[in-house]
Amino acid sequence: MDSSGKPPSFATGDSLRGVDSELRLITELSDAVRKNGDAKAAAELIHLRHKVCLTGQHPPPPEHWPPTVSTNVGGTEIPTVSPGELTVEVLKDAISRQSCLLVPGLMPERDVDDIVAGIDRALDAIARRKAGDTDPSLESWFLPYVPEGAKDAYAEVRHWANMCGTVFAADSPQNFQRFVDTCNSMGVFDLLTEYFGVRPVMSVPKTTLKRVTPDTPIGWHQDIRAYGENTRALNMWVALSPCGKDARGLGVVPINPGGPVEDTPPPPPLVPISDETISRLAVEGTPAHEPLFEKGDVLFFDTVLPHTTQQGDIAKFTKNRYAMECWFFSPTTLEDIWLPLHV
Ligand SMILES: O=C(O)CCC(=O)C(=O)O
Repeated sequence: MDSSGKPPSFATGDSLRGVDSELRLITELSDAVRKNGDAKAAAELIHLRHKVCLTGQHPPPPEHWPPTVSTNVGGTEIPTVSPGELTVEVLKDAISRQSCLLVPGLMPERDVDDIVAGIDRALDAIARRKAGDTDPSLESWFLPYVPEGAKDAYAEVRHWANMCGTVFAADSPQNFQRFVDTCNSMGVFDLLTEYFGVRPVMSVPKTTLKRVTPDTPIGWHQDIRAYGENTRALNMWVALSPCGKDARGLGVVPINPGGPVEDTPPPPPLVPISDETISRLAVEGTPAHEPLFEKGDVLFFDTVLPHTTQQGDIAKFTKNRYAMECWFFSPTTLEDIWLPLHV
């Protein structure tokens, strides 16, 4: 209770308690990054965002989960709405029935272009560092994030991801701030705060910038296998260039199976689903889809959606694809190993 006797409102990040100075500093440093691309401020922001999460000052999530707003049965096509039709009710409805919602053109073209340019700069910085370039200006675009006083638990994953053209957004401080600003101007944080019932957090290894080449590894999976059954999460996957035809897009089975579609969990970190299971889902009425995405198209999906980087013979794909994977989490349901970030 506050001094007025009212229970505290936990709807937004601003209502976190005990971290006022950190939250103020986040606002100030974000301004510095926006105004003059301050590289030190951008890097410090990532540390602060994680520090705020580690205080555990998170509001409790709603008791009832997952949110359900309709008893309609799901279809077999990917549910799709225009940006103007996107509301939290529409999102909850689509996720509860089919685990996904496609919103073509949700991310404005100018933001897409900025992020694509940022991905190229990040990958270029990685290549130059690897070649021995010690220019400090590269750190704006690639500076591996390791929490203060901790060991680099993601060194191997990062190495493997970078080899595949993927960068953790938090390892690219300028890109991270750019993306946070884009989410804010798109109204994504407000939408997802309503969706989760609490302000969501992001995660260091699960917010990634990608330049996917035709020879990238592929495999059907559900993220519930990685996070566990009690983690409340939603991915905002953004196509930053056209894909699905000349460049690998995504394969998805638009179904909400309510949990893992296979009984035996594979050993971590692998989270694959066999092709036989995908064929079974098709026979049962929900075939896989390989949508044609245009730049700025957003696919929201939850942890039980079976999905894969688009499969098919490498000869079919002649172009790279730019994209973002951005998982949002209900803070108290995410383990600290995922390095949560306050946004
Ligand atoms: O971008 C891709 O190809 C894979 C995306 C994915 O697996 C995810 O966002 O969870």
